[in-house]
Amino acid sequence: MLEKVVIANRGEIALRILRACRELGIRTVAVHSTVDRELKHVRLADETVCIGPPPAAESYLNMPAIISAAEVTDAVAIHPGYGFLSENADFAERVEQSGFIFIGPKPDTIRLMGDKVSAIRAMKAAGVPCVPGSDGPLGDDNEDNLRIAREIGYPVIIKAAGGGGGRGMRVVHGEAALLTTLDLTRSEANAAFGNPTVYMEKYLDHPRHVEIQVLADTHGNAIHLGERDCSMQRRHQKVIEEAPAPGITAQQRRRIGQICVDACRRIGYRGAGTFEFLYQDDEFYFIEMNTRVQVEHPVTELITGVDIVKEQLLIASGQSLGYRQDDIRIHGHAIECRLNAEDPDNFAPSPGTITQYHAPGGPGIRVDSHLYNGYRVPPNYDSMIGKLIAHGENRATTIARMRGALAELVIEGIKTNAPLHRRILGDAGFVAGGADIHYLEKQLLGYLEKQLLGTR
Ligand code: MV4
Repeated sequence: MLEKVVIANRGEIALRILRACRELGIRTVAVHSTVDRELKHVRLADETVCIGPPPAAESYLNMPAIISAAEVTDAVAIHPGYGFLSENADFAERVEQSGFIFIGPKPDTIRLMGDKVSAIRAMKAAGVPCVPGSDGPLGDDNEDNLRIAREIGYPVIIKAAGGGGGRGMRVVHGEAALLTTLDLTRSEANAAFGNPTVYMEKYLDHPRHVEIQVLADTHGNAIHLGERDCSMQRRHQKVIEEAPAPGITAQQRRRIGQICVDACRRIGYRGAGTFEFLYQDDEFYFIEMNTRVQVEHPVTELITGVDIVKEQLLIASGQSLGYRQDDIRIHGHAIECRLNAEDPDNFAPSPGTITQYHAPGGPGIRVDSHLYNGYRVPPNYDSMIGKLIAHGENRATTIARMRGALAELVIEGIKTNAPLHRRILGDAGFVAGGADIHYLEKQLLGYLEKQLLGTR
């Protein structure tokens, strides 16, 4: 087993990783910025190293500082969590070159999936269904590009190879706008990602976001843990996630899950990963792969009983997966509400001191949060302050438990999006299940802009 792990993250996921390490008898090193000395996991860690000032660029994104922390503490591995350096192939490479274990896939796999064109090409070759599209980068020939769009059929979407997660994409509704939009997306992509490469796909106008969780060890074993539905989102930020996805049958799950598992074996995938699909009119279309543990991993943990972070640590230590596919069963339903320190009316960040905190509890309630009375939410990072996760025998019970948890929850001193969650959990469209990716913005938030994608 790994003897000592550096937790290269902050907040709730750092605490989550610390708890998994503690359970496995792994010693922990918390690296933190100067504003994060009072974080809960920093207080609980075996050792702590301050790695820089509050701006993430000088602390949680500071590769030499993090690797030095591993060196001075004699750690053997680095867990990057999500965000920050978690999907940075150069970081993973530098960690390994310095003699440490990067808890995640091989650097080359991260690089392959970081470029969306190469990710789609690899997945298509591995038999994963993709969105009809340009099958590679678009060239400079206008006639070629007009022909490709005509063959796909309008509307089409132009996406940046260096983008992902909703950045660097534009919808084109007809031939008249294609070439100018292509140019615009290209120059924006070059400015934002230093890469002008763009590709084209058929634009799906009412998909759901359904993703498959996988685990793969270094001995050729891979399994899937079913799917999550992450369609409840605003401006590409997930608000509520659930598992299983409403309406997906056991047969659909088995089929798409097996396709993902086969693809993992084919590309030599290692660790935890997520295949992101758009799901529309009963079909799955691969769009991206995430090579990290995700914020929403707890809903999968609750319905499968598999501790995903523990499995990441075991895989990194060279152990074989503790489960075969036949061991995995789906038990009931789980829903996660992301709690953000933000004004529920205008979504503006709301940092400050927590003057009162009462976490909900009871059957089927899990709270993944680093909050405590007196904790000060700094203004320097993402506004997520925790996650409320409910589990029950079915979706109706789970919704009832989540409503109870939201009613019990007390967070004072800052504004939070808890009122928004209370509204959603009472909304008929959400309760019915299966809402698409536009539902929250259109139905609940009165999204008025004519364009659903593009300039932000
Ligand atoms: C799409 C799409 C429709 N058609 N691709 C946005 C995030 C990035 N991961 C891919 N995204 C989309 N790609 C095709 N061919 C619609 C979106 C999209 C979206 C996807 C998932 C979750 C939320 C979304 C919100 C707006 C647009």
